[in-house]
Amino acid sequence: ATGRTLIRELASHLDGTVTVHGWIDTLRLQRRMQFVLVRDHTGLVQLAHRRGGEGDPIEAVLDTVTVESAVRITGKVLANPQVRLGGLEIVPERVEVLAAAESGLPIDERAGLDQRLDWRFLDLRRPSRRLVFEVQSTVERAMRAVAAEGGFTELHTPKLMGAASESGAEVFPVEYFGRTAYLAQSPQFYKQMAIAGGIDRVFEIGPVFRAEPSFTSRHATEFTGVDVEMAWVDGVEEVMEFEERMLRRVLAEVHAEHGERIAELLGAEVVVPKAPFPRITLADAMARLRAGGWDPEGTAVDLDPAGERALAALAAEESGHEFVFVTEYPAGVRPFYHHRPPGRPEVTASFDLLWKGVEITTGAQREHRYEVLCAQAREKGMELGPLARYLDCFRYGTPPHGGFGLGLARLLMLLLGLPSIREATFLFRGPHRLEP
Ligand code: AMO
Repeated sequence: ATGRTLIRELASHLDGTVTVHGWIDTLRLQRRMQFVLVRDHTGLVQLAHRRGGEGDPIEAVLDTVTVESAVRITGKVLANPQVRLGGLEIVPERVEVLAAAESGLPIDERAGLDQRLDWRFLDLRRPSRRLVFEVQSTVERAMRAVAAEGGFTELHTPKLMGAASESGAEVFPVEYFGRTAYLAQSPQFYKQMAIAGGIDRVFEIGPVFRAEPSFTSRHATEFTGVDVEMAWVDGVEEVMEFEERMLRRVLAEVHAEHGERIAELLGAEVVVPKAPFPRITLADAMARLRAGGWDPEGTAVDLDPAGERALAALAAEESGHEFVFVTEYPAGVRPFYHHRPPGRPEVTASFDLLWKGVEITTGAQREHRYEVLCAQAREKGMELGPLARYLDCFRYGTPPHGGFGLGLARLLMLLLGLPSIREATFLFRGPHRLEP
């Protein structure tokens, strides 16, 4: 046979001759028989070779091949009820080592996370690690489908900027032809600019950079952001409803495509949430948590991680829901571009979405009136000069609009029950990790 047969398709080639491409997974070399497990991205199969003695080229190769070598095997597929892997095995007729692995792998099952990330490509050869990115692919596909149905246009905004896009402190400067550029902390300004440009609804899945010296399980210095912005909204509720629709679709598709393997390989259950998700104002949430014994340090104006977990527990108890929208954050803890509801300058028309007690999204209706926007920036002590290009977008008739930003790795971490976004990122970037 020429071509390539995937291991998961072997059952349909019973008694036929196939060629399998994969890696040596396990060697069990016995006195009479050589048993070798070969792995490709779809599964494992056993090779069974009876030693032929001197002059048997297959015997010689299998005696010397190392684990994780890349091989090509041609042989006959035979039923063998004693074999646990699908009740079949391959009797090899030809074994080629395409690239030998050095002996003594740098990581094994006991390796810690840092070692694993140092050798990420070897770590990814385990099916449970790769499943994360198969799921990520489904997540993005579902998001794009919902966005397309909702009339969204997908954009790619610049990641090199002349001024910081969110707060100034968390920005990476880059030497740029004799001046300083900054890596984008968010597509925030550009997605709003697109709205000003008459693109009715925009979304982007792209890199976001944060110079945060954080070492928590939920922070990276570079991550993939999912950003949404919608024109002509009546209020922030419309934005929240769109996010509900998107997440329900994402989880339904992940459940249908990967639910069983997620349970089997990662022990996590994918629950498709009902709409609407519960909603609570930040003030109500804090009052209820305080009454329940939550006691943050200092004069808290926002939820700390312990408060977020406690609120999730409360919402789960009352509504059986894993998600909760927290709304109406005080103006003091939100960016200047958040809209404030009429007559209530102390709060913003904004929300965070918590899932299983972790923030996965920040969103808001934006302030679309130039004068008000300038006043809110000034109130925050910001200089208008560096913001001029952004503020210009509001001088010529920009519709009311709102949107949100979602961290893809956080979503995956919570979806798959992973302990950290390091495991939900192909190649993690943190303060101490720029390699590989
Ligand atoms: P925010 O700063 O809350 O909002 O970011 C949006 C979402 O991005 C994720 N996130 C992170 N993920 C990994 N590592 C980090 N260091 C990190 N920081 C944030 C979180 C978060 O909810 N412009 C606004 C969004 C908007 O209003 O549209 C913004 O950037 O999941």
